[in-house]
Amino acid sequence: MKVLKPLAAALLATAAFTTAAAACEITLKSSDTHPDGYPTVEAVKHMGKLLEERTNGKICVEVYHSKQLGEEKDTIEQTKFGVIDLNRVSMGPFNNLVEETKVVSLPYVFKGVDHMHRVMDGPIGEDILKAFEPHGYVGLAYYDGGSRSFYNSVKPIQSIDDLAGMKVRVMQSDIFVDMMSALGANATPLPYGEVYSSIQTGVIDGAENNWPSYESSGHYEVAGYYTLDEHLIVPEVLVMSKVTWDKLSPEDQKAVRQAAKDSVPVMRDLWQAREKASEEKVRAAGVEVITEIDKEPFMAAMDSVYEKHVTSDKLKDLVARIRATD
Ligand code: GTR
Repeated sequence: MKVLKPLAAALLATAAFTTAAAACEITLKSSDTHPDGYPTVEAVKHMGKLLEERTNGKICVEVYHSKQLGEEKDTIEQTKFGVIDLNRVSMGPFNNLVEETKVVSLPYVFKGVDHMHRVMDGPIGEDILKAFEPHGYVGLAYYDGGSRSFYNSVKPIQSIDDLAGMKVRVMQSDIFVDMMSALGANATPLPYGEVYSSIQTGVIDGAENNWPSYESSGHYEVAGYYTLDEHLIVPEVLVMSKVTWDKLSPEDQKAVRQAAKDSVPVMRDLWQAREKASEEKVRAAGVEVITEIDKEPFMAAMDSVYEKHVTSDKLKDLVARIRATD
């Protein structure tokens, strides 16, 4: 038996590694607005790992984090055309495309994060996932987006009155614009990546998001008042382009679906840990957190948003089913 010299052995090892990487017959390009290490980014990486193992290296996933492929609205469009294969986004920017996603973007529609999980893990969640398909996307799984609350650079918001006339960035969906009007504020729909500089330059007074986004985006550095009114619990979704999906064999489609589902518990653990870590980090940085807030007036102000957006029987039924879920 021939014994290889160390250098030759090392070269062979490199070659074997390269061959293994190149052996991926299909490499799925996945987009995320968040930075490396963020729970959603890590969850999709985990899904890729599972997929690679289970298909013996045939299908791999490459995650392009930190909005390398663009802002969410643009990447959603590119995903439709198969330029991007997988996309992890909030359901918010899907509102104007897939009507059913509106119901989970309604303020205070969920009683809390646990309620959201029960709804999305059950038949209502399944129905909404299926609703993506006629629009060119295959809904694969839901991830966490926590509760979203207001932050700003001007003053602590203690009640709705403090929001009057404030310029607040929202995600690009009509529901959120109307939500802000109902609260007496001025909504400014903007891509996520423009929020930091817009607060810094005073174009807007603030925005709204969950702990991990507030922290990882650095928004807390320029908007140091955070009010835990928790007006939105918008789940996040992982979708695949229907163009890509249709190119996969039924067996591979099954593997993709399963790997996505199996990444959810991992995501939830990562999310819980990150929520705590982010909260600690922004509190340590001196952010003023307003926890004593009466949510009732905020909830009561939302009637007009429901009246305007929950008009079709389909949406009325979904809202009623969500409310009837314990
Ligand atoms: C984050 C969410 C992103 C994006 C962002 C935003 O919480 O994870 O997908 O929607 O909010 O406000 O645009």
